[in-house]
Amino acid sequence: MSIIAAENLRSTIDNIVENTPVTDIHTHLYTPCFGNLLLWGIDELLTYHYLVAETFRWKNLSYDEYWKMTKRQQADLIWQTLFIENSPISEATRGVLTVLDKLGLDTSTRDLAAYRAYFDSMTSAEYIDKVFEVANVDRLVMTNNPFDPEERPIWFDGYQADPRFMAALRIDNLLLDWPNAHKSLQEWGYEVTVELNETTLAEVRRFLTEWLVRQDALYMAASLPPTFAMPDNSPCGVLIEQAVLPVSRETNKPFAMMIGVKKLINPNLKLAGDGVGLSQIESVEYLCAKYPQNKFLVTMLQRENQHSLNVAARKFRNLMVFGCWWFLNIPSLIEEMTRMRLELLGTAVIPQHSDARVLDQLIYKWDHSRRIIANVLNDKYTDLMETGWQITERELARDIKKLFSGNFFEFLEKEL
Ligand code: HDL
Ligand code: ZN
Repeated sequence: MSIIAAENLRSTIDNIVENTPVTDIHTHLYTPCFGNLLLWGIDELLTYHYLVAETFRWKNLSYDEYWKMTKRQQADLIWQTLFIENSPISEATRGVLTVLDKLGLDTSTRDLAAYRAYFDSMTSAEYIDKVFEVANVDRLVMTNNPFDPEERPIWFDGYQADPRFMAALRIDNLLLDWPNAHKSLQEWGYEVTVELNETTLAEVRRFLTEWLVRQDALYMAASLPPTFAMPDNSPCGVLIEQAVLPVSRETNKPFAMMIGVKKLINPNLKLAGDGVGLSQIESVEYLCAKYPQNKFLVTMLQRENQHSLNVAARKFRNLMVFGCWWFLNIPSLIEEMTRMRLELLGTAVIPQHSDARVLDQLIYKWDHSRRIIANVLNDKYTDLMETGWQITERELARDIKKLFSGNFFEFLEKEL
């Protein structure tokens, strides 16, 4: 492939970014065999918990009044409040309109009934194909929690693999609610006690290993509070060091830590009620340094944690930084974080994940992020070319493929 001329750089970047498929490494999406756990369509888009929180900023109705409404009534209220009575310029409201627009629907009509009719005309299987194509996502990773009473039985009866949907073993309950989690393990036939003695720890390792196999999971994951501190003699700390990390090493599967969420600072908002706090990078540094044979995927929720996380990634090749998570997934911070990461780590990062809870969101979350990543890449490669360095289309395509999928799979396969 040819050397890129400066005047063609932007168009070449846009073309490659647009046409390079993404592997979305963290979502809350499910294959259809999980039934109603797979959310899609306009009413699910409108009642996404980000929009619920934004609606309550305008409305004085009681939380109970809202939660008693039907899904359609909730969607009508959110549409009226955030799209009609106020302009939908927030990232989450804009995203709904990006989805409609990319699907070929006319947002200028503001015809919610017509949008509903469009979604009603499709089956979930048809729509999955459509969304993967429009979003140019070719694979995604689910969040699969063995402690979820709705999801768990399907893994024993009814699970149907789909190569586009890969699994991740989610273990928040185990790490953060051991008093209850150990009772579940007992019910499931694991010889555990609340005391974390060697028998119990061996049985927890068996539980993790069996679920990694059952799900064919790519990694283990947990969201952790800002107070997460290692080393720690709490059940969380002991379970991580003496159960999760040994299994992670034996299976060569990373442990993904998503750090900084303050659960339910407003419980009335349910899923929308979580907040963010400043976390300790020292906990990440401790684990990466003490366990060089373990691989850690890490994303942190507070903006102020980003620089130290990137510096830590410069020190530890077993640490892979990923995504602009949750409250960071807004254009101003995606831009800031991507720029900082490329300047500190080059292309050795996973710049984004969608965290999509509604299938349709793949369309907007990746459209919006691709635009920003392309802008930053254009600046960085312009700086590069101004030194006289020449770059070919093949090299640029190589770099962008690594950002969008290659770094993830290479990290999964890496043996340390
Ligand atoms: O814990 C997580 O995986 C978070 O992403 C939460 O699911 C959060 O509610 C979310 O949806 N963020 O986008
Ligand atoms: Zn998530």
